[in-house]
Amino acid sequence: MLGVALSIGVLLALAGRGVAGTVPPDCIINTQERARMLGILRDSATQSELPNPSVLLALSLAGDKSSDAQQLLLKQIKETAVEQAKDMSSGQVALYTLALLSSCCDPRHVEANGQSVDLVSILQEKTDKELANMELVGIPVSTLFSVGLDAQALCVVGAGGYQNAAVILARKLLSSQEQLSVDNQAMMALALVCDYNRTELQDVQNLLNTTLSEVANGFLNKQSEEKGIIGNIYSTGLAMQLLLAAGDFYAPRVWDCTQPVAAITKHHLQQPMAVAQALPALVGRTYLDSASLRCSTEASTTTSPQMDPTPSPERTTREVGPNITVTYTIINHLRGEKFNCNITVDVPAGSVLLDVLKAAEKADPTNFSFKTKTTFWGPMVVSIHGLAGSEADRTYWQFFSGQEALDEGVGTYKPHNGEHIQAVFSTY
Ligand code: B12
Repeated sequence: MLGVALSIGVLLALAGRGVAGTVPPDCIINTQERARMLGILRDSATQSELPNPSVLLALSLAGDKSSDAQQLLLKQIKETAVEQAKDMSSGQVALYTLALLSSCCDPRHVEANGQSVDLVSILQEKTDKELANMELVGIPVSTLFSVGLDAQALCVVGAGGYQNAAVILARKLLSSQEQLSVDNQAMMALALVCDYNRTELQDVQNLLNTTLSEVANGFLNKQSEEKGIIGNIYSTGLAMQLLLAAGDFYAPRVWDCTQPVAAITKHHLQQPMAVAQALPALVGRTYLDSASLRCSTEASTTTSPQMDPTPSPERTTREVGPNITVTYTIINHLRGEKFNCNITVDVPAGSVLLDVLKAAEKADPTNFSFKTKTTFWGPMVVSIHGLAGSEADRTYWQFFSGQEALDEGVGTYKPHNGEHIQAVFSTY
């Protein structure tokens, strides 16, 4: 088991870019903020009903391998893998693969409760379907973000035959860079860095080189235009992973990594999923380092003091105060019978948007009934007024404040007094 991780580690180190040891100290988050973020992840590991592979991956990459929380989560991840991997999306299987690798477990042979599963062959099967769809209709079965994760995981474990994944992702990046979110670009491009280091085909290298240079320079431009933010606060950590791994592709240009580190530190991310995606880059690591971590038991304890997690004010207290008034509109001009309904509700100041939706539903259930599903990012609104989004149809309920799309979900976004929230049935 260890042998697999170690031999992959040697391969990556030989090909290596973005190794944590080479990161300037200014690019590493300060000890206090690191401890706060680890506290949120450990808390989430012990409290979540469904084990979150992104949290395990972040804990392991941040060197928190021996904490009780990490060990508990690892056990749950193995149990869930043997029971459910076949029914997961490709991106989830990829995250499980990276999480297990970073925890020094062989994803080809996961054992729990007397059962075993080969995650890599499941991932290969699912990735083949994603790539076939991309070749056929230009979009994956699930999301480009997931296909980026798939290609990273397959490359990092050394599964053969996945150079075409990199080529397909590179072409997509070159043809639609402007339309792709920073999150998508970062995850797709990270896979290309891994493949670039493994391919000997000159024309593939040229394609990957051009693409990586485009993406990385695009990120550097965004960072300088937006004072350290690349995309938004939630995509900045993922973009940093790419900039850490792809240094050769923007050289001789210099990356001032202190800017995004300062921006993320200042924001004090609270959501476990946001912390899990940001933390790896803030300790100088990328998902591509998953197979190259030291796997001895003593490796991590010295760098990760066990801290009592600092309770997040958002999760423990609710600001009390006067009521605020919020106008809420739901619009469907896309499918079936069109509708446009409006309501104004009062909710206590400090309420999240979900409370507004509940108040609207209570006041007028015929028009404003809605359903949510639980995800690692919190509740996602899947249906309003009886109209449900669909993965097959690529439709969803998109939320706006005025004309501006929200960059948080209903479980965390806090509207202000007089705000006009719109939910618009849209395509993606
Ligand atoms: C693809 C994607 C979507 C797709 C999901 C399509 C699908 N069925 O697969 C669509 C377009 C539907 C979508 C919608 C939204 N998204 Co989105 N999405 C992403 C993206 C780029 C990749 C997710 C993914 O594939 N992960 C990989 C798979 C393997 O993991 P997963 O756990 O199975 O992923 C699922 C969840 O992430 C969920 N999901 C996706 N987005 C969101 C957003 C929220 C708030 C919730 C609760 C769940 C959720 O759908 C994924 C697929 O099932 C992420 C980027 C990121 N950094 O994670 C943003 C991201 C998660 N989304 C974000 C946002 C803000 C939204 C919206 C609120 C935007 C809006 N203004 O309406 C809406 C959700 C509204 C609602 N109805 O509740 C933010 C969340 C930030 C935060 N702090 O909450 C992210 C981080 C992007 C960003 N950098 O701002 N999204």
